[in-house]
Amino acid sequence: MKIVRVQDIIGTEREVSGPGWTSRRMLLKKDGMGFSFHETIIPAGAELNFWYKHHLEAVYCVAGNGSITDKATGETHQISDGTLYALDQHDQHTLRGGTEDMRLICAFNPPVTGREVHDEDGAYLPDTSDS
Ligand code: 9YT
Repeated sequence: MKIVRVQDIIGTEREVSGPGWTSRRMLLKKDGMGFSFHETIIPAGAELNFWYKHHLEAVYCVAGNGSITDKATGETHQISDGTLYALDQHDQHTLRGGTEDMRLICAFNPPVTGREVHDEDGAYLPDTSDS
C-alpha cells in the first residue's frame, strides 16, 4: 500500500507547472497503477488550450470554479465542486479559471510518466518506453 500526501509533493519534482496551471502528480506510471493521478490548480482567470491526443483524462472539481469549452461543438460547461468531465474522445478543449482558483483531481490513462508539459498543440507526447 502507498500513502501519498500532497503536502509532501509540493516543491518536489512531482510538482510541475506551466502557464496557468500547477499540478501535483501524486501517482505516476512508475507507481504501477495503470493510470496517473494528479491534483491540479487552475488560478482564477486562467485560459488554457489542451488536447490530450495520446491520453484519456477524467477531471473532478473539488473546489473553486471555472468552465470548459468543447472545441468540436463550441459548447461551454460550467465547472464547480462536484463536476467531473471526461475527455473520452481526446477532446480539444479550452479550460478557464473562474472567480476562484479551481482545484481539480485528474486521472490519466495511459499514465503520465514524470515531468511532461504541453506541446504546441496542448498535448503530452506518447510514452514510448517499455517499462
Ligand atoms: C486539468 C488538467 O488537464 N490537468 C491535467 C494534468 C495537469 N496539467 C498535469 O499534471 O500535467
